[in-house]
Amino acid sequence: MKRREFIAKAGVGSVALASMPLGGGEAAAESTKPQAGHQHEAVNGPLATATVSFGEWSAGLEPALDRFSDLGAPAKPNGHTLIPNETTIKAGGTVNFVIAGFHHVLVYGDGTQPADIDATLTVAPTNQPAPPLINDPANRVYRGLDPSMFPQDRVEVVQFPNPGTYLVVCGVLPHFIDKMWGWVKVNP
Ligand SMILES: [Cu+2]
Repeated sequence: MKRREFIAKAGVGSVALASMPLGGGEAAAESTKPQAGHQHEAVNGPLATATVSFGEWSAGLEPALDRFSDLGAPAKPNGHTLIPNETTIKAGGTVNFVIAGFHHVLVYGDGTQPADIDATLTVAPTNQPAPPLINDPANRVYRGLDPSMFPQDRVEVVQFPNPGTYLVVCGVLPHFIDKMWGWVKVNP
């Protein structure tokens, strides 16, 4: 079968064609991985997406917290929790991690427990001084932005294509030691 006929029968378009391996073991192995950022299926319903607060600023302090000119300022009192601590979506859906303060989103694969994380593996934040960031790649399915490089208060949207119970931790070492973690349950 000619290459053009094969492509027509397989129903693949120019995008898939462009990603076809040109030969060589490494290229062929790459082609079996899911295509990053290429989901086009509609995902709807109440479990399509969820919001998780990743750290928080308190409205109950005395004197009241005032962050008016906080960009680049020393850290203010900040909560180190994920709210809700457990959230549920369905496969293909997203979790919108709304990050408040100096935090680092790390997501680990189905069944990972906090005790499985090797917190002795760390990387220094790009901009010093700042606490070390956990860098244990085993079973890690997502690593967020280096929080020393970007505005602390930000959003990271993470998509979960596969069912399972995922562990989400803060990679800022003292926060992880302080048990800053939660769970994302992904239904089929
Ligand atoms: Cu944190």
